[in-house]
Amino acid sequence: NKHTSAVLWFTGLSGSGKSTLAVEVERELNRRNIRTYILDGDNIRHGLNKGLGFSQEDRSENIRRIGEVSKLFVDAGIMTLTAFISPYQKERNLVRGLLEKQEFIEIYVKCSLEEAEKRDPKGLYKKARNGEIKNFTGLDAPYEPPDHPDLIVETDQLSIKDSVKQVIEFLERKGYI
Ligand code: GGZ
Repeated sequence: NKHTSAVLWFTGLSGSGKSTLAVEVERELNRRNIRTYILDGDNIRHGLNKGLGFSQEDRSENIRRIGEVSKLFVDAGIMTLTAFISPYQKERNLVRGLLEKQEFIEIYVKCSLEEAEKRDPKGLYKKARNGEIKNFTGLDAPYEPPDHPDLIVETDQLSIKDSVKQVIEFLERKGYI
């Protein structure tokens, strides 16, 4: 099962479905015997990036380091999936620049703020509305939608199954898998 390794860079609001999509796409890739690794808040913000918060500077440094780590995984031949808000186009471009052209796939996990806030799986929007959390993306911190994403997945319009299908079909169409 030959593949061209790359990073599937999922970007979108909190609650947009980045992690869910990464996990389900990973499952489908593994089914095809493709080795994968998911980088997300659980294994990065609690470890390598412990100590970074949510100011503009800290988010930029968070994404820069994740970009460098992604590069190592891709160099190791692994399909790498990242699930971070990554709100700034500038930092996403910086990561793109670290990798070979075909190695960075920017996937906009598009979901309206209304829908993301309605889902509120961790109750964070509620806390942000109460003022318990400051600088919350979409409320009092910015989210810059990708200028030229490689793929847009509208999770507020599609089922999870169809969202996964869009990503897999993209990878097939472009010859990654
Ligand atoms: C946004 C926050 C914040 C603030 C904590 N703003 O839905 P989650 O919980 O699991 O995902 C969010 C995660 C965002 O971390 P990232 O590393 O993806 O952000 S960035 O790319 O901007 O560096 C949310 C939680 O952390 N969280 N405080 N203020 N999300």
